Amino acid sequence: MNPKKNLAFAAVAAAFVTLVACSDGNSSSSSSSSSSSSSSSSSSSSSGSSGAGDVTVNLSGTSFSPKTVTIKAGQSVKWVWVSGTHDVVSGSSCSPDGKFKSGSPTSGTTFTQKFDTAGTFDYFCTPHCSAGMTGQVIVQ
Ligand SMILES: [Cu+2]
Repeated sequence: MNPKKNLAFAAVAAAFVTLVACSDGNSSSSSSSSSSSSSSSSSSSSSGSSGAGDVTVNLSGTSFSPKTVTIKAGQSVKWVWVSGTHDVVSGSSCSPDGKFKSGSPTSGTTFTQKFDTAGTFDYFCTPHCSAGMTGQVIVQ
């Protein structure tokens, strides 16, 4: 046997052991820092399990978006106050017809109205109707 070969082998083995020990230390120290599981837990509130086929209308600025929505009888429209102070009042030409109303103008809320009969339903926002904040629900 060649003693030089044995020496070389021992050196390689020692280096290997050192490498393993090193990487072990690195991996164990970094594995404990990545355990934040629930960063976004609010995903189920926006478009989760309300009624099937509900249509959402956003209120912001001086407009409803989309301005016109088409649904089937039995479905609901959900208005979402994105920003600003608004209300949702049924009627055309800025005059209420008493079919539905969200309440006093407010902000940061939602209003859902179910439509059981076919027809065209105009509505508007009282504070901004003169600025053109009107909408329409077409029920088929
Ligand atoms: Cu408004």
